[in-house]
Amino acid sequence: MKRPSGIAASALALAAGAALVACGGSSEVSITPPTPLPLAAPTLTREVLSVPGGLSSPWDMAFLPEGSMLITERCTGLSIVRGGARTRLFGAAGNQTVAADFFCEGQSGMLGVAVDPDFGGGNRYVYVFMSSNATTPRRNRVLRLTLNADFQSVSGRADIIDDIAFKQMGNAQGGAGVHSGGRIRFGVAEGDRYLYAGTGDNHNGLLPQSPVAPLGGKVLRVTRDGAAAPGNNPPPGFDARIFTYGHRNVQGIAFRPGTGQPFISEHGPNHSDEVTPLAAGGNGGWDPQDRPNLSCPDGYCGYAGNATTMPMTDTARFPAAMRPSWINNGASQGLGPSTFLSGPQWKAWDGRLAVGVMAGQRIEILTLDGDGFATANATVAASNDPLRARIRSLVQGPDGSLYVLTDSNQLWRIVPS
Ligand SMILES: [Ca+2]
Repeated sequence: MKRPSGIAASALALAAGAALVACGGSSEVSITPPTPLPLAAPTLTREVLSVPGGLSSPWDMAFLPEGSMLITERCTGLSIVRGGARTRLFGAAGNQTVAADFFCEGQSGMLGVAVDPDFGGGNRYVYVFMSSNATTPRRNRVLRLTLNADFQSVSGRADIIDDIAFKQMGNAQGGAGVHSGGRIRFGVAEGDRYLYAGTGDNHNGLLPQSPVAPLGGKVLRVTRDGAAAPGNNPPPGFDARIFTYGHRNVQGIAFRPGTGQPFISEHGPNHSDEVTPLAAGGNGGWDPQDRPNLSCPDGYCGYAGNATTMPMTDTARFPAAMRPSWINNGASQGLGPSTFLSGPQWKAWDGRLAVGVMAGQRIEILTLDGDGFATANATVAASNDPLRARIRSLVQGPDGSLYVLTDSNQLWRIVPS
């Protein structure tokens, strides 16, 4: 007999279920468990949310356990949106607390924001990634702040990482302040409640494979005090805070539901945006230092050559390099943020990885196999979508919806059903 499938199988399953009920659960009834129907993709409802005071170059957001949203703007600072009101907490002039050393330049400024896993337990810690001119040369830093009980102010600034690389001056490759990375996220697995920070290569050919500070082209993993987290496993001689290295410009950090494995998304140069599942101590294989047969202004080969001569993952130089799970084909479109979708409201997309594309102006939904390699992709906000925009931040909110910040200064909510 031909195996029933699709709707026919569903009808059979329903009929079998009905028979069970009608028989009052008799043990005489024997059925073969029906083959589950493949779940459909969710229907998406999109809306643009109003943020009091508007947004200017929003970069990242995070939710507090009680539902308030923290939001960063690159040149302004950290705000909280709570109960329909918005308060500017920390950063440039106009905030409750002005950080005298804060500045924005190029792609840098107030970038990532994260909430401590024990915030609700009472420590009230939040974290930001920002550029600081407190030192010469300038650096990117990760700060820990205490959100006061009034939710309207912060205190207790602690600079837990103060030696993340910052591009000091413009050159032939581009302006100052570019390729800073900037995403910060806490691990979700039991035993992995450490802070991950994505950093960038600053258009510096030596940084990604460099073992020491200033830290650039790395994923750092630290305690809430900024100490190296246990289990980072970098090669001998490497700064112990380094979780992975050999990256170009890490823009997204996400943790796979169930396993907690970290995945990153990062820009390619003129090719090969990558999504990569990380392993402690791993090398992402980006090595843009001067090499023969390429023209590399300022000692940076990042824009020279092509996917073969200047690969995002150079398995010739680094045979053990971590392999990307997905490569955005063609020219680089600027992979930005990423987050896993989680929960039955996402139907077939439950457990898939959402990756925001900036120049590409869309969200990719990646289906991953057990090893984290992409087997399929779907697209949200395609070229004919009125909400099409450069995607800057993706966070699943406490209501299970996907929140999106765009370079068009908008906050969207994408509600699945
Ligand atoms: Ca790579």
